[in-house]
Amino acid sequence: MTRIFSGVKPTGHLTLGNYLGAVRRWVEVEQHRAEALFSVVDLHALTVEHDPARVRRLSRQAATLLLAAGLDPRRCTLFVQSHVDEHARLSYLLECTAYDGELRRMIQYKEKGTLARAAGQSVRVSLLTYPVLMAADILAYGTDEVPVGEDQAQHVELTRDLAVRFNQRYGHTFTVPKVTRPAVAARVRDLQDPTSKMGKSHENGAGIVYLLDEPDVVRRKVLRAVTDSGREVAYDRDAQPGVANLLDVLAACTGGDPEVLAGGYASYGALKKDTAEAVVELLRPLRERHAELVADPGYVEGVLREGAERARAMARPVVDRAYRAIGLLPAA
Ligand code: AQP
Repeated sequence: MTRIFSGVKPTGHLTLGNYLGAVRRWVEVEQHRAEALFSVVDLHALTVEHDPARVRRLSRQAATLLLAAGLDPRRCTLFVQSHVDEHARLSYLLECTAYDGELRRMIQYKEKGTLARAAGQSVRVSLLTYPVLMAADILAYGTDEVPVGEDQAQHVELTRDLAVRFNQRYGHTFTVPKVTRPAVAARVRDLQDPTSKMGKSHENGAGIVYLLDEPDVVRRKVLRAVTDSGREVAYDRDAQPGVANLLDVLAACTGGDPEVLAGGYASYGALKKDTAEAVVELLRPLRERHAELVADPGYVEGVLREGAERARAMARPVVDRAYRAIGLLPAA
């Protein structure tokens, strides 16, 4: 059976973008078709300025939301990355396989490094090296496929390069994974800035729908979405990015086609109203289930404990093999 690995970073509250772009597919497709591992990748949340208590809180919340969204611990393995030591163990070996030049070329390093420097912050070494940790996340499990968005594709290419290089030098150790780009995954844009993606760690939350926003907050955010100067509702990503984003969201919520949906609206107001209601209805069961799970923290902890045990059992032999292959003396 194909093995897949995907993760979500606890750098902020999960957004409608995370749900429509990734989590919904994990729930509806991936956990049924593959041996799937889903992780709250908390080590990745430490590459930029962070508040320890907040990361802890967001990690628990993310795991709870993934369960609320429908990940089923009988069908997939859900765990917190830092609960499985193999990620950090393997990451070091891969740092000894990677070159600094290839890490400095990573677009996310350039972008986030520039932002941090502009804000007068120092850039953590981990911002440079986290793609190697991501490679360890993937390779530790003998992952066959990594379903990712466009922005992560470069990191999976690096993972492939590292796996091939390690295998050539030290003998076959790692499965070389394939990137898959889920065709139907929606790319949700910020409602206040439809030229950039809806990202959970953006400072201004006015354009971001969080999965746990109250219905009235969702309505307000969608109704205040930036639209374009024209009046006609048309699906044109370049000329009318704000309207196209609303149509994409409405289509993703209702299962329609954005171009066809556009024909049914004579005003931006009506489109916003329907989009707001569609999002509220989409998120309603998720919020309700989340509230139930929050009332039963023992259940969530149990799922994460068992998930980490399962993950450890899968990763340990692979990482031990890599330790031997690279020349480290096994403990007696
Ligand atoms: N706006 C989005 N539209 C579609 N998909 C999205 N994803 C994130 N934002 C959107 C997908 O969600 C999965 C988990 O994302 P992540 O936690 O690894 O973080 P990210 O991709 O870096 O997303 P964020 O929310 O923008 O985090 P920050 O702001 O911290 O960088 C991924 O599959 C991602 O493609």
